[in-house]
Amino acid sequence: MNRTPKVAAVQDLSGLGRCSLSVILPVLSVMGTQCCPLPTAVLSAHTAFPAPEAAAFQDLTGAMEQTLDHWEALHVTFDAIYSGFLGSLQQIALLRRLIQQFRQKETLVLIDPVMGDHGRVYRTYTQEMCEQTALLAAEADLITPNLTEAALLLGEPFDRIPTTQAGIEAWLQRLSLDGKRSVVITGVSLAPKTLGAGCLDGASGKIRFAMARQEPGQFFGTGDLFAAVLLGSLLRGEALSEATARAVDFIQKAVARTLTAGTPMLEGVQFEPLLQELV
Ligand code: PXL
Repeated sequence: MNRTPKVAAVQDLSGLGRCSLSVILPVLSVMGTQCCPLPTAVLSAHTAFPAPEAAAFQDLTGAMEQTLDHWEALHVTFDAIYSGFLGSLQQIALLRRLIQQFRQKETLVLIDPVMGDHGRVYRTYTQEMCEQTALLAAEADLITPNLTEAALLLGEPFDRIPTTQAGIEAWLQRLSLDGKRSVVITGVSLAPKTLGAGCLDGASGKIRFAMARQEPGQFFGTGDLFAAVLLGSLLRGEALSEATARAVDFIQKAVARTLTAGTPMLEGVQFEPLLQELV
């Protein structure tokens, strides 16, 4: 029998809004992967919800450090290390420690350089955090920025975000650091009414695009959902282009379903009834 792949998922747990661990855990589980959460923080809701002054934000940096000590003592190994939204500079530094200590030859390090979307940086991400996120991403085997995050990683202004295939290909090349890492850029549209992702496989240098019908709505947490489906597919042995196509297709279906249901954008997408498609 095959061993279940183990993923160390360094992510927050947000009560409302279907993002980070509340999305990643179910997706990785149905895809046959053991998700080992290393929670960064517990929030009442993701940071885009209104009334931030009333929000709970329990920082777990201390527990993260202790978890790494414990995991080290247990000599645990992981098939993948996966991080997303991080709460502080200290947490980014801990991620680097995790990678240094637990990365083995076969470990897939996926850094989703969560920093912003739609030409805006998330409220909690300072300039220094963005700089450190870029340094962290330099250690990854695979990164999954959206176009806003791709611009931040490359130090390009948001008004230089490419809109043509050749432009996206050039950014994929630059982000791959000469093939040192694979890259998937999400939120790419190359023709009217289409939306998807472009990927560059670091091993082969091949670039592929996966497109789906663009749904007339944008929802929180779709970046986390995308990266989780992508990772689950890769750990099943699928090629990067195949995994990218699966993730694009899944997000389009989940968004379409949510639009039909008419639930609020802040609450994320209704992926739950679609989980069985990932089995
Ligand atoms: O989906 C990214 C994300 C994850 N976690 C928290 C967030 C966000 C985006 O806003 O606020 C807490």
